[in-house]
Amino acid sequence: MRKVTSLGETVEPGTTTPNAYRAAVIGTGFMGRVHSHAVRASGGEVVGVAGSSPAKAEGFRLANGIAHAHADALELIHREDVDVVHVCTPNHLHAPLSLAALAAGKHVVCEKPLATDADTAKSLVAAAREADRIAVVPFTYRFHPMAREARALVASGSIGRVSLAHGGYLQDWLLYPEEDNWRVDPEIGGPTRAFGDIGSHWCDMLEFVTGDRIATVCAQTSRVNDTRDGRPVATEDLVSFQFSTAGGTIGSAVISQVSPGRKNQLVLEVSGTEGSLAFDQERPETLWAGSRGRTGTITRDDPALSADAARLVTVPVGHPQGYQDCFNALVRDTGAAIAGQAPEGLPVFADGLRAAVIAEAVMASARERRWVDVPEVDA
Ligand code: SOE
Repeated sequence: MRKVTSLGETVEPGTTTPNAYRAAVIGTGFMGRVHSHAVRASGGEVVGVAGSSPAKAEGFRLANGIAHAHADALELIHREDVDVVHVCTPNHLHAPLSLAALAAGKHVVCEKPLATDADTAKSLVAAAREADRIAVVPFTYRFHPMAREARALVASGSIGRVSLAHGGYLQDWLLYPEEDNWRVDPEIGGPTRAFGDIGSHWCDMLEFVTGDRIATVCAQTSRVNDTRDGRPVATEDLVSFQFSTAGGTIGSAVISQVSPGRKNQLVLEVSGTEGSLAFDQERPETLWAGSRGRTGTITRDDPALSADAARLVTVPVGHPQGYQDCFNALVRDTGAAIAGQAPEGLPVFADGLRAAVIAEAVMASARERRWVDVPEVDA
Protein backbone atom coordinates (compact mmCIF):
# COMPACT_ATOMS: atom_id res chain seq x y z
CA MET A 1 0.00 0.00 0.00
CA ARG A 2 1.24 3.49 -0.82
CA LYS A 3 1.79 5.66 2.27
CA VAL A 4 1.09 9.39 2.25
CA THR A 5 2.85 11.63 4.78
CA SER A 6 1.25 14.68 6.40
CA LEU A 7 2.82 16.84 3.71
CA GLY A 8 1.22 14.73 1.03
CA GLU A 9 4.50 13.09 0.04
CA THR A 10 4.05 9.59 -1.23
CA VAL A 11 6.37 6.83 -0.15
CA GLU A 12 6.45 3.53 -1.99
CA PRO A 13 7.56 0.77 0.36
CA GLY A 14 10.45 -1.26 -0.93
CA THR A 15 11.70 1.26 -3.45
CA THR A 16 13.90 3.38 -1.23
CA THR A 17 17.64 3.37 -1.81
CA PRO A 18 19.52 0.95 0.38
CA ASN A 19 22.05 2.67 2.63
CA ALA A 20 25.01 1.23 0.78
CA TYR A 21 24.88 3.39 -2.33
CA ARG A 22 28.43 4.61 -2.29
CA ALA A 23 29.11 6.47 -5.51
CA ALA A 24 32.09 7.72 -7.46
CA VAL A 25 31.34 10.68 -9.74
CA ILE A 26 33.60 11.15 -12.75
CA GLY A 27 33.12 14.55 -14.35
CA THR A 28 32.92 17.97 -12.72
CA GLY A 29 30.57 19.80 -15.09
CA PHE A 30 26.82 20.41 -15.01
CA MET A 31 25.94 16.71 -15.13
CA GLY A 32 28.44 15.81 -12.39
CA ARG A 33 26.66 18.25 -10.09
CA VAL A 34 23.20 16.92 -10.97
CA HIS A 35 24.31 13.32 -10.33
CA SER A 36 26.01 14.23 -7.03
CA HIS A 37 22.87 15.97 -5.76
CA ALA A 38 20.77 13.00 -6.86
CA VAL A 39 22.97 10.48 -5.02
CA ARG A 40 22.65 12.45 -1.81
CA ALA A 41 18.96 13.24 -2.22
CA SER A 42 18.24 9.55 -2.49
CA GLY A 43 20.17 8.61 0.63
CA GLY A 44 23.51 7.67 -0.91
CA GLU A 45 27.01 9.03 -0.45
CA VAL A 46 29.42 10.50 -2.99
CA VAL A 47 32.69 8.96 -1.85
CA GLY A 48 34.94 10.62 -4.39
CA VAL A 49 35.20 12.66 -7.55
CA ALA A 50 37.59 12.73 -10.50
CA GLY A 51 37.74 15.33 -13.26
CA SER A 52 39.73 16.35 -16.30
CA SER A 53 42.39 17.88 -14.05
CA PRO A 54 43.39 17.51 -10.39
CA ALA A 55 42.41 21.17 -9.83
CA LYS A 56 38.90 20.62 -11.20
CA ALA A 57 38.42 17.51 -9.07
CA GLU A 58 39.61 19.33 -5.95
CA GLY A 59 37.42 22.37 -6.71
CA PHE A 60 34.38 20.11 -7.13
CA ARG A 61 35.22 18.22 -3.94
CA LEU A 62 35.38 21.44 -1.93
CA ALA A 63 32.27 22.97 -3.46
CA ASN A 64 30.23 19.84 -2.89
CA GLY A 65 31.58 18.59 0.43
CA ILE A 66 32.96 15.30 -0.93
CA ALA A 67 35.60 13.37 1.01
CA HIS A 68 38.05 12.46 -1.77
CA ALA A 69 39.27 14.01 -5.02
CA HIS A 70 41.25 11.77 -7.35
CA ALA A 71 43.58 12.89 -10.12
CA ASP A 72 43.12 9.50 -11.78
CA ALA A 73 39.61 8.24 -12.61
CA LEU A 74 40.78 4.62 -12.62
CA GLU A 75 42.10 4.98 -9.09
CA LEU A 76 38.68 6.30 -8.02
CA ILE A 77 36.88 3.45 -9.79
CA HIS A 78 39.01 0.90 -7.94
CA ARG A 79 38.36 2.27 -4.46
CA GLU A 80 36.94 -0.49 -2.28
CA ASP A 81 34.33 1.81 -0.79
CA VAL A 82 32.77 2.58 -4.20
CA ASP A 83 29.71 0.54 -5.26
CA VAL A 84 28.44 2.59 -8.22
CA VAL A 85 30.37 4.65 -10.76
CA HIS A 86 28.58 7.67 -12.30
CA VAL A 87 30.19 8.57 -15.63
CA CYS A 88 29.46 12.25 -16.36
CA THR A 89 32.39 13.06 -18.66
CA PRO A 90 32.47 14.22 -22.29
CA ASN A 91 30.99 11.56 -24.56
CA HIS A 92 34.15 9.91 -25.93
CA LEU A 93 35.08 8.75 -22.42
CA HIS A 94 31.72 7.15 -21.61
CA ALA A 95 32.57 3.75 -23.08
CA PRO A 96 36.13 3.26 -21.75
CA LEU A 97 35.23 4.43 -18.24
CA SER A 98 32.06 2.31 -18.11
CA LEU A 99 34.02 -0.73 -19.26
CA ALA A 100 36.68 -0.09 -16.62
CA ALA A 101 34.01 0.25 -13.92
CA LEU A 102 32.26 -2.97 -14.97
CA ALA A 103 35.59 -4.80 -15.09
CA ALA A 104 36.21 -3.61 -11.52
CA GLY A 105 32.87 -5.13 -10.49
CA LYS A 106 31.05 -1.82 -10.03
CA HIS A 107 27.52 -0.87 -11.00
CA VAL A 108 27.41 1.98 -13.54
CA VAL A 109 25.25 4.99 -14.31
CA CYS A 110 26.64 6.34 -17.59
CA GLU A 111 25.45 9.58 -19.15
CA LYS A 112 24.07 9.43 -22.67
CA PRO A 113 25.16 8.77 -25.34
CA LEU A 114 26.31 5.45 -23.91
CA ALA A 115 28.82 5.35 -26.77
CA THR A 116 29.42 7.43 -29.87
CA ASP A 117 28.71 4.44 -32.16
CA ALA A 118 26.28 1.54 -31.99
CA ASP A 119 28.90 -1.25 -32.12
CA THR A 120 30.60 0.09 -29.01
CA ALA A 121 27.24 0.54 -27.28
CA LYS A 122 26.51 -3.10 -28.12
CA SER A 123 29.75 -4.26 -26.51
CA LEU A 124 28.85 -2.29 -23.37
CA VAL A 125 25.49 -4.06 -23.07
CA ALA A 126 27.33 -7.38 -23.33
CA ALA A 127 29.94 -6.27 -20.78
CA ALA A 128 27.25 -5.27 -18.26
CA ARG A 129 25.48 -8.59 -18.71
CA GLU A 130 28.70 -10.58 -18.29
CA ALA A 131 29.67 -8.58 -15.22
CA ASP A 132 26.13 -9.05 -13.86
CA ARG A 133 26.00 -5.42 -12.75
CA ILE A 134 23.21 -2.83 -12.87
CA ALA A 135 24.00 -0.53 -15.80
CA VAL A 136 21.85 2.56 -16.28
CA VAL A 137 21.65 5.36 -18.89
CA PRO A 138 19.82 8.47 -17.63
CA PHE A 139 16.89 8.96 -19.96
CA THR A 140 15.61 11.00 -17.07
CA TYR A 141 12.49 12.53 -18.59
CA ARG A 142 10.94 9.09 -18.02
CA PHE A 143 10.91 10.04 -14.34
CA HIS A 144 8.41 12.89 -14.65
CA PRO A 145 5.20 11.55 -13.10
CA MET A 146 3.20 12.90 -16.05
CA ALA A 147 5.34 11.02 -18.56
CA ARG A 148 4.47 7.87 -16.59
CA GLU A 149 0.83 8.90 -16.60
CA ALA A 150 0.89 9.25 -20.38
CA ARG A 151 2.47 5.81 -20.64
CA ALA A 152 -0.11 4.27 -18.31
CA LEU A 153 -2.99 5.87 -20.23
CA VAL A 154 -1.67 4.58 -23.57
CA ALA A 155 -1.17 1.09 -22.09
CA SER A 156 -4.68 1.05 -20.60
CA GLY A 157 -6.13 1.62 -24.07
CA SER A 158 -7.89 4.80 -23.00
CA ILE A 159 -6.76 6.74 -26.09
CA GLY A 160 -7.41 3.81 -28.42
CA ARG A 161 -4.95 2.66 -31.05
CA VAL A 162 -2.12 5.19 -31.41
CA SER A 163 -1.88 6.38 -35.01
CA LEU A 164 0.11 9.63 -34.93
CA ALA A 165 2.96 11.02 -32.80
CA HIS A 166 4.76 14.32 -33.18
CA GLY A 167 6.65 17.05 -31.38
CA GLY A 168 10.24 18.02 -30.88
CA TYR A 169 13.05 18.99 -28.57
CA LEU A 170 14.22 22.60 -28.84
CA GLN A 171 17.02 24.48 -27.06
CA ASP A 172 18.85 27.76 -27.76
CA TRP A 173 22.11 27.46 -25.83
CA LEU A 174 24.16 27.08 -29.05
CA LEU A 175 22.37 29.89 -30.90
CA TYR A 176 25.35 32.12 -31.68
CA PRO A 177 28.64 31.33 -33.49
CA GLU A 178 30.64 32.58 -30.48
CA GLU A 179 29.12 29.73 -28.45
CA ASP A 180 31.20 26.59 -28.36
CA ASN A 181 31.26 23.41 -26.32
CA TRP A 182 32.97 20.02 -26.44
CA ARG A 183 29.68 18.53 -27.69
CA VAL A 184 30.21 20.35 -31.01
CA ASP A 185 33.47 18.50 -31.76
CA PRO A 186 32.82 15.04 -33.31
CA GLU A 187 36.08 13.67 -31.88
CA ILE A 188 34.76 14.29 -28.37
CA GLY A 189 30.98 14.52 -28.68
CA GLY A 190 30.51 11.96 -31.48
CA PRO A 191 29.34 12.23 -35.09
CA THR A 192 25.85 13.51 -34.22
CA ARG A 193 25.37 16.37 -31.79
CA ALA A 194 21.82 17.77 -31.72
CA PHE A 195 20.26 14.39 -32.44
CA GLY A 196 22.62 12.42 -30.19
CA ASP A 197 22.28 14.89 -27.34
CA ILE A 198 18.55 15.65 -27.30
CA GLY A 199 16.91 13.86 -30.25
CA SER A 200 17.80 10.67 -28.38
CA HIS A 201 15.68 11.85 -25.42
CA TRP A 202 12.72 12.52 -27.72
CA CYS A 203 12.89 9.06 -29.32
CA ASP A 204 13.26 7.42 -25.91
CA MET A 205 10.15 9.28 -24.69
CA LEU A 206 8.19 8.26 -27.78
CA GLU A 207 9.07 4.58 -27.38
CA PHE A 208 8.66 4.67 -23.59
CA VAL A 209 5.25 6.34 -23.64
CA THR A 210 3.80 4.34 -26.54
CA GLY A 211 5.52 1.00 -25.92
CA ASP A 212 6.11 0.92 -29.67
CA ARG A 213 9.39 0.94 -31.65
CA ILE A 214 10.53 3.27 -34.40
CA ALA A 215 10.91 1.05 -37.48
CA THR A 216 11.99 3.43 -40.24
CA VAL A 217 13.15 7.04 -40.49
CA CYS A 218 13.60 9.76 -43.11
CA ALA A 219 15.69 12.68 -41.88
CA GLN A 220 17.36 15.89 -42.91
CA THR A 221 19.91 17.86 -40.93
CA SER A 222 21.13 21.42 -41.14
CA ARG A 223 23.68 23.74 -39.59
CA VAL A 224 23.02 27.37 -38.76
CA ASN A 225 26.56 28.14 -37.59
CA ASP A 226 29.28 26.79 -39.87
CA THR A 227 31.96 28.05 -37.52
CA ARG A 228 32.05 28.32 -33.76
CA ASP A 229 34.63 30.34 -31.96
CA GLY A 230 36.38 30.72 -35.35
CA ARG A 231 36.64 26.95 -35.95
CA PRO A 232 34.75 25.03 -38.65
CA VAL A 233 31.88 22.91 -37.31
CA ALA A 234 31.11 19.38 -38.51
CA THR A 235 28.03 18.51 -36.42
CA GLU A 236 24.38 19.46 -36.99
CA ASP A 237 22.37 22.21 -35.26
CA LEU A 238 18.97 21.05 -36.57
CA VAL A 239 17.28 17.77 -37.42
CA SER A 240 13.85 17.23 -38.89
CA PHE A 241 12.68 13.67 -39.31
CA GLN A 242 9.66 11.57 -39.95
CA PHE A 243 9.16 7.97 -38.98
CA SER A 244 6.85 5.03 -38.83
CA THR A 245 6.73 2.50 -36.01
CA ALA A 246 6.47 -1.27 -35.91
CA GLY A 247 2.91 -0.83 -34.64
CA GLY A 248 1.88 1.36 -37.58
CA THR A 249 2.06 4.84 -36.03
CA ILE A 250 3.43 7.59 -38.27
CA GLY A 251 4.85 10.90 -37.14
CA SER A 252 7.56 13.52 -37.17
CA ALA A 253 9.76 15.58 -34.87
CA VAL A 254 12.10 18.56 -35.00
CA ILE A 255 15.29 18.80 -32.95
CA SER A 256 17.18 22.07 -32.50
CA GLN A 257 19.87 23.61 -30.34
CA VAL A 258 19.46 27.01 -32.00
CA SER A 259 15.78 27.93 -31.47
CA PRO A 260 15.74 31.40 -29.85
CA GLY A 261 13.84 31.43 -26.58
CA ARG A 262 13.43 27.68 -26.26
CA LYS A 263 15.54 26.57 -23.32
CA ASN A 264 14.70 22.89 -23.00
CA GLN A 265 11.35 22.19 -24.60
CA LEU A 266 10.65 18.51 -25.16
CA VAL A 267 7.10 18.11 -26.48
CA LEU A 268 5.50 14.78 -27.33
CA GLU A 269 1.92 14.56 -28.55
CA VAL A 270 0.31 11.23 -29.37
CA SER A 271 -3.08 10.75 -30.99
CA GLY A 272 -5.07 7.56 -30.85
CA THR A 273 -8.41 6.55 -32.27
CA GLU A 274 -10.19 7.76 -29.08
CA GLY A 275 -8.01 10.47 -27.57
CA SER A 276 -4.81 12.50 -27.61
CA LEU A 277 -2.18 13.26 -24.97
CA ALA A 278 0.53 15.93 -24.93
CA PHE A 279 3.50 16.21 -22.56
CA ASP A 280 5.70 19.33 -22.45
CA GLN A 281 8.91 19.14 -20.42
CA GLU A 282 8.75 22.92 -19.78
CA ARG A 283 5.41 22.31 -17.98
CA PRO A 284 6.14 18.89 -16.55
CA GLU A 285 3.41 18.79 -13.93
CA THR A 286 0.55 18.70 -16.39
CA LEU A 287 -0.54 16.43 -19.19
CA TRP A 288 -2.93 17.70 -21.83
CA ALA A 289 -5.62 15.18 -22.67
CA GLY A 290 -8.24 15.53 -25.37
CA SER A 291 -11.03 13.55 -26.97
CA ARG A 292 -13.78 14.51 -29.44
CA GLY A 293 -16.09 15.51 -26.58
CA ARG A 294 -13.69 16.96 -24.06
CA THR A 295 -10.28 18.58 -23.58
CA GLY A 296 -8.53 19.25 -20.31
CA THR A 297 -5.44 18.97 -18.20
CA ILE A 298 -4.46 16.19 -15.84
CA THR A 299 -2.24 17.47 -13.03
CA ARG A 300 0.42 15.81 -10.94
CA ASP A 301 -1.75 16.20 -7.84
CA ASP A 302 -4.67 14.27 -9.33
CA PRO A 303 -5.59 11.56 -6.78
CA ALA A 304 -6.47 9.23 -9.66
CA LEU A 305 -2.95 9.02 -11.10
CA SER A 306 -1.73 5.57 -12.09
CA ALA A 307 0.37 3.78 -9.45
CA ASP A 308 3.59 4.16 -11.44
CA ALA A 309 3.06 7.93 -11.85
CA ALA A 310 2.02 8.37 -8.22
CA ARG A 311 5.12 6.57 -6.89
CA LEU A 312 7.26 9.21 -8.62
CA VAL A 313 5.47 12.14 -6.94
CA THR A 314 8.16 12.97 -4.41
CA VAL A 315 7.56 16.66 -3.72
CA PRO A 316 4.59 17.66 -1.52
CA VAL A 317 1.25 18.26 -3.21
CA GLY A 318 1.02 21.75 -4.70
CA HIS A 319 4.79 22.29 -4.77
CA PRO A 320 6.75 22.19 -8.04
CA GLN A 321 8.66 19.06 -8.98
CA GLY A 322 11.13 19.05 -11.86
CA TYR A 323 14.38 18.10 -13.55
CA GLN A 324 16.53 17.39 -10.50
CA ASP A 325 13.72 15.32 -8.99
CA CYS A 326 13.83 13.10 -12.09
CA PHE A 327 17.50 12.40 -11.45
CA ASN A 328 16.84 11.78 -7.77
CA ALA A 329 14.18 9.22 -8.70
CA LEU A 330 16.49 7.60 -11.25
CA VAL A 331 19.20 7.13 -8.62
CA ARG A 332 16.65 5.86 -6.10
CA ASP A 333 15.45 3.28 -8.62
CA THR A 334 19.04 2.37 -9.51
CA GLY A 335 19.60 1.67 -5.81
CA ALA A 336 16.43 -0.43 -5.74
CA ALA A 337 17.66 -2.44 -8.76
CA ILE A 338 21.02 -3.00 -7.05
CA ALA A 339 19.07 -4.27 -4.03
CA GLY A 340 17.41 -6.87 -6.24
CA GLN A 341 14.11 -5.13 -6.99
CA ALA A 342 12.79 -4.47 -10.49
CA PRO A 343 11.67 -0.83 -10.57
CA GLU A 344 9.38 -0.01 -13.47
CA GLY A 345 10.92 1.89 -16.38
CA LEU A 346 14.57 2.04 -15.32
CA PRO A 347 16.54 2.99 -18.49
CA VAL A 348 19.42 0.53 -18.88
CA PHE A 349 22.35 0.04 -21.25
CA ALA A 350 20.05 -1.69 -23.78
CA ASP A 351 18.16 1.62 -24.02
CA GLY A 352 21.47 3.40 -24.61
CA LEU A 353 22.22 0.94 -27.41
CA ARG A 354 18.75 1.55 -28.85
CA ALA A 355 19.45 5.32 -28.91
CA ALA A 356 22.76 4.75 -30.72
CA VAL A 357 21.09 2.53 -33.32
CA ILE A 358 18.33 5.09 -34.00
CA ALA A 359 20.92 7.90 -34.20
CA GLU A 360 22.92 6.00 -36.80
CA ALA A 361 19.78 5.38 -38.89
CA VAL A 362 18.79 9.06 -38.70
CA MET A 363 22.25 10.26 -39.72
CA ALA A 364 22.49 7.71 -42.55
CA SER A 365 19.08 8.80 -43.82
CA ALA A 366 20.10 12.47 -43.84
CA ARG A 367 23.41 11.72 -45.52
CA GLU A 368 21.97 9.41 -48.18
CA ARG A 369 18.68 11.32 -48.61
CA ARG A 370 16.48 8.25 -48.27
CA TRP A 371 14.30 6.26 -45.82
CA VAL A 372 16.41 4.01 -43.60
CA ASP A 373 15.17 1.06 -41.50
CA VAL A 374 16.08 1.01 -37.82
CA PRO A 375 17.38 -2.49 -37.06
CA GLU A 376 16.49 -4.40 -33.91
CA VAL A 377 19.94 -5.07 -32.45
CA ASP A 378 20.43 -7.62 -29.68
CA ALA A 379 23.66 -7.56 -27.76
C1 SOE B 1 22.62 19.75 -23.15
O1 SOE B 1 22.08 19.84 -24.40
C2 SOE B 1 21.75 18.96 -22.21
O2 SOE B 1 22.36 19.10 -20.98
C3 SOE B 1 21.67 17.47 -22.53
O3 SOE B 1 22.94 16.87 -22.59
C4 SOE B 1 20.77 16.77 -21.57
O4 SOE B 1 20.65 15.42 -21.87
C5 SOE B 1 19.42 17.45 -21.55
O5 SOE B 1 18.66 16.85 -20.56
C6 SOE B 1 19.54 18.91 -21.28
O6 SOE B 1 20.45 19.49 -22.16
